[in-house]
Amino acid sequence: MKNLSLIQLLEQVKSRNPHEIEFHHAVEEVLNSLEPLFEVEPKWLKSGILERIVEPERLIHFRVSWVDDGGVVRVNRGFRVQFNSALGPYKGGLRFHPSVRPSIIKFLGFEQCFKNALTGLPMGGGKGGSDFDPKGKSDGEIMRFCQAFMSELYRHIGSDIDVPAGDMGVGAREIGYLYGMYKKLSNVHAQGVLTGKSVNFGGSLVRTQATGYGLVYFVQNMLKDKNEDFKGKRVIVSGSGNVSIYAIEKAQELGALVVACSDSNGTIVDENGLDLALIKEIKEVKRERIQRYCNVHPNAIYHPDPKALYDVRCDIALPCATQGEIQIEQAQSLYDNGCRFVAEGANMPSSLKAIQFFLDQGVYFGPAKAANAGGVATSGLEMSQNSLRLAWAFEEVDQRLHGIMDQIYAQAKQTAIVYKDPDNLVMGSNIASFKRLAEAMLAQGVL
Ligand code: NDP
Ligand code: 2IT
Repeated sequence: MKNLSLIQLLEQVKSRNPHEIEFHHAVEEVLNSLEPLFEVEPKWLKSGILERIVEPERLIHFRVSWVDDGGVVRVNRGFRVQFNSALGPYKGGLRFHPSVRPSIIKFLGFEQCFKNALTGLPMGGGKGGSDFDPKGKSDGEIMRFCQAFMSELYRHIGSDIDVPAGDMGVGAREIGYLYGMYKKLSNVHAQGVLTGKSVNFGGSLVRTQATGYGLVYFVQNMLKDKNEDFKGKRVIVSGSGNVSIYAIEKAQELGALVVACSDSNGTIVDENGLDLALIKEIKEVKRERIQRYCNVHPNAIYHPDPKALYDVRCDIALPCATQGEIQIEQAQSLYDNGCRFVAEGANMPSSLKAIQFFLDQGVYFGPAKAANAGGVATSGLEMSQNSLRLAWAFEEVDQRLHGIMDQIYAQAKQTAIVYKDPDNLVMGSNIASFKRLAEAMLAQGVL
């Protein structure tokens, strides 16, 4: 970065938010790629737009007390960041994971503002969660925790205020418990208050598949630009959760050979192509470790290291697990093993150095804000259906999702071309989303 005001702003963000390295990373990536915009259109540096955009409108931090199966009182921390409401009600997921702290919630909330802007739907940016660890908890414990969490959160959310959804550790089961408690406390069946609900009470078809399918639709666009497609491509996918499973499903449907995936304990490699029905049974139904895959398929290899995934030979890598999984070592290893396309299903899986490496080496790179926006876009479609009191068919939602992903790709690509770095989709998506968000903020005055 050369622009003095951008350098000063980044320093200010770092000193105001000490030790919050994930948040610093997210801000640095955006400021860095906005530089070419400010060179030609310095008007965007006015009205304190940038100073306001890096500061959340509100950060709520609360105690969550609950009782475990042994009768012991447990205390966790709950958070909700309401980052930016210029484009619509705050919108973004809830994460239950022991690593959750303000830096994680703020980086996710900051990214969400730009991601939601790219979808073209009327959604502001927010994010929340808890340091609660769902691993090893009984169903009763999960329910009591969700109820305790909602007993504070409910006063801060609403269909026209703030609409949470799932993220790591929060799927349809948790959203069901959260929704039930919201309904009981508010005495209102306001279905638009949460997305990712079961289809029985206002959920949308395709929401479960949306982030993974959307990611693959985005990569289809990347491949098409290089006159290629998924057929016969070797693909690796990190994680084996919601995003990973449906990315694998759609990639396989399009003819790819998906050879490896992982969980937080290790990596499985199956040269015959992954058995997705088995992965769904292990991870979605039984909630067990991915290592069990090898009990059924002894030909598959298990490495007790999640990072071993990035040493597997592939054409396309889809990081779909968590932040920071691709450091420069993993980026180098992917490149050395023939990988030419990387697209982020997870939020911020690649370090700034890894991203720069991909851009420098000509590895075509799809950044998270654009590539994984299918989940929140389909949440937006769930909100529309709730407002209409209608439920669209699977094919209709899927087609809309596909159309939104194509349009996100087109915006990122065209913007990258205008700012003279045509394969830099990081810059393209950051500039395109910033303009939409900043325009709305300018129109609404200084708030
Ligand atoms: P899930 O909780 O369903 O799954 C997370 C998966 O990642 C699990 O398989 C988990 O393994 C694995 N994992 C966690 N840490 C590591 C690690 N260090 N190395 C390898 N694997 C790891 O979460 P989601 O699929 O919903 O979310 C995954 C990512 O996608 C997150 O970054 C999230 O923010 C992002 N995202 C999610 C969206 C959604 O709609 N759900 C939308 C857009 C982005 P284990 O079982 O061992 O915990
Ligand atoms: O990171 C994300 O975009 C999500 N976890 C989905 C958020 C949503 O509101 O559906």
